Amino acid sequence: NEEETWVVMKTARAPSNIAVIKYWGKRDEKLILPINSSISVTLDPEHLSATTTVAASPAFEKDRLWLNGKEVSVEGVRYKNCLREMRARATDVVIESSGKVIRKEDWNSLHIHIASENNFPTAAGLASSAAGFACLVYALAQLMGVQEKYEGELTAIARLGSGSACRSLYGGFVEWKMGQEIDGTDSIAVQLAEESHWKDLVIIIAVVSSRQKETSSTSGMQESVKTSPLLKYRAEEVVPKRIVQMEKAIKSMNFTEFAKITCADSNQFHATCLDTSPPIFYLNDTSRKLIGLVERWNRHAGEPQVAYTFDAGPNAVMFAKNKEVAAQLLQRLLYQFPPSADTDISRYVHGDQSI
Ligand code: 2P0
Repeated sequence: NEEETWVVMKTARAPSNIAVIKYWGKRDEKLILPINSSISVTLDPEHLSATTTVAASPAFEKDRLWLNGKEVSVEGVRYKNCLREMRARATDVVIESSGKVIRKEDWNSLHIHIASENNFPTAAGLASSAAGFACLVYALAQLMGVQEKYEGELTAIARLGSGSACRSLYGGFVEWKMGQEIDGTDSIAVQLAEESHWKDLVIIIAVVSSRQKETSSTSGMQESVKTSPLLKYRAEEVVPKRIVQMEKAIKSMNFTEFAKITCADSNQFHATCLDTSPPIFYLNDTSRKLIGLVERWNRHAGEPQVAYTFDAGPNAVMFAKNKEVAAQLLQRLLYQFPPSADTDISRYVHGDQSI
């Protein structure tokens, strides 16, 4: 039966993003609504991204999911929510090669197969869920012919997969606005500036450890919301001001301001982790050495040359003011942390960015 044999598929790629004003804590666990807005920089997809293929066929008996080649359950509430919201927005789609029309209502009964791969270690604090869910939602939108009814609608669906994923649907500098609505429709990401906006800025990522982190972000932030008085103060009193300052620093490409706020926000985020009961430790000795290196350098220089930020793991993301500073930074890193004799450095250095 020819009707039963067709398959339609789409592939998309989405990069990871690194927050310079951190998201930590939800006001609604189901809808993934944050207690504060956040701002991030979307990375170059060449180095840190997810690639996802989604396929639909009447021959598929159920929705299935493969992550990095291994089948995992698609029964998790986050996948189910994303798939449900995308199916609800599906439209009539014509398969170009055959002219077959998949009708809007067919999407409710068609099962989807999803295969996603990261080109970097999962769950090491390099925002793999962000790239993954952004990519899934974008690929499904292509497959199902979904058009946004309002700007940012797809980011609100990616948010249901993982909060930080909403920021990965845009390149460049992105703000996730916390929103006010109870249904989360205004908790969306907006682009503050395009990827080409700040050409001098160079991002260097120092992978301190590619091991899975001990405390997941999801449970870590739940504990912080429950137990950290500092987090409440941060969300209400500190972040709203920083969002305004950071937006200004990015738009005017003011590296001094950008660096000061980025470092301060990373440090306050890790302070709220320490203020959680029981305390959460994401940084290790190497992370702290990297902080010391940058702080000393900036103090000697008289104004910031490099900024650092750490997510829910020990890996450092550093921003160099320009290419010359980036070259010096790499030199200093290699001096302070000499690679062992059997390390092939060329594996870690890719053009402007280094992993
Ligand atoms: C961020 N992080 O803004 C912050 C900084 C980690 C530290 O977003 O529960 O994986 O899926 O919404 O998005 C990590 O949290 O958590 C995160 P869920 P998510 O990038």
